[in-house]
Amino acid sequence: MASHSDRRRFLKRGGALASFVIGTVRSLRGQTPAREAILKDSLAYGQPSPFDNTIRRTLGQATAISDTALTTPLQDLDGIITPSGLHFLMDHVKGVPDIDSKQHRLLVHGMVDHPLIYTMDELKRLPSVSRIYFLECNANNRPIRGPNGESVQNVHGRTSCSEWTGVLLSALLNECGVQKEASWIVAEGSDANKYTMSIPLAKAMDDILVAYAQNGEPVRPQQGYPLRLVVPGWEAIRSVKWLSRIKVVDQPYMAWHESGNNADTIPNGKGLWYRFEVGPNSVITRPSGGQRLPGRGFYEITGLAWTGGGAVTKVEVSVDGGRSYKEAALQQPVHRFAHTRFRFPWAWNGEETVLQSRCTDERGEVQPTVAEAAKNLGVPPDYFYQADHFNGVQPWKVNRDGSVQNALFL
Ligand SMILES: Nc1nc2c(c(=O)[nH]1)N[C@H]1C(S)=C(S)[C@@H](COP(=O)(O)O)O[C@H]1N2
Ligand SMILES: [Mo]
Repeated sequence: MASHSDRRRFLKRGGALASFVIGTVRSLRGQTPAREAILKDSLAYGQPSPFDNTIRRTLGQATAISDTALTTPLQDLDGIITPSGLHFLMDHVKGVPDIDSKQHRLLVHGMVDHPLIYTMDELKRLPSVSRIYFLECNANNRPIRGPNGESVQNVHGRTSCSEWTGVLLSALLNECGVQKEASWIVAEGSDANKYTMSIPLAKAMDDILVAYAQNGEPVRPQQGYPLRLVVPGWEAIRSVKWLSRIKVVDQPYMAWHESGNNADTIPNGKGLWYRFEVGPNSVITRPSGGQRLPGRGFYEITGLAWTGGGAVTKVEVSVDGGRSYKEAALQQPVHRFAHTRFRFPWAWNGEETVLQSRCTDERGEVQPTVAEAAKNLGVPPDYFYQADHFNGVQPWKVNRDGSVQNALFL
């Protein structure tokens, strides 16, 4: 039997609900028709509290003048899922195409026995899978000097994590019958400039998703509506949005968009060709650059870790600038190729210090510091100011007044 206090709590909650409904009905009355339409619409598709309207993507630094870039406000988010409206955005050149899903088609052809054209309805009749995967731009985590380098959103906000639903690409390829000489696929989007990427067939047959849903609803237009590739653990440049064509081939095509991304030249002349996997990475999202601790005492240090190597197995946090590390708690379950939330209790004594985190993945690979990354590559640390594919440790300095700043190149 419910106790007295349970019942009271129930009555209170019932009362709160009733006044919410009455308040809503009242707020719809006495409005102009236009305002009433807006209010009704915001009820039909819920909106965040107006008190939280500061949680927004901000325009990031585009890699080229023609790119559009929006970054995820990692400092404002909890758990591991990025709300769809806050997913980062990277568009090369031509912007988001307007696609009617009823008209959309996916063509699978090339070195296959039976080329096929799929409508969206046909794809949705096939066995579906849902998986939680991060997408990270190869240009994320770029140490930026000056005010733009001061927040985790600006430096690391080109990574997001969603539950993606769709069909396995292997199911489509098997239906079409891949010929035995084939070794690559070329995936094409229907943006105006036909964004195109080459992907090894082995990965395509392994775990790539052809996704039509993101966090339970259709993929957002900016993320590739109605259909996108999701290539788990690999740099997001391969996850072709607005997917309309897959050609099975026997060599990489080095298409226009991939040539720039694959042919990095580094000062010592070594080229980095066809890099795919994201290295082990992590960042403390709170406290982070631009925030201010109100005073000494207890704080939970929290952040995200991720890796193209599969599962994150360990995150260590240092509260003394890397001199010593202790293991953080990982939010369970840990999903492979997904953001992994870590949490670490900390008491600030009011002194200046540096906070940083370090990720280890299931292959035993450890996230390097900028000095270690520079040594591994044989380049000066400054190289990482403009480099892609950076996964170095991110230090945040806590000053005596509680202000937090990017300490990577202080
Ligand atoms: N068709 C198409 N696919 C694309 C791109 C694009 O410009 N066009 N940008 C790529 C890049 S560089 C990245 S980082 C990811 C970004 O995905 P998002 O915008 O959904 O975050 O999509 C990739 N897929
Ligand atoms: Mo990207």
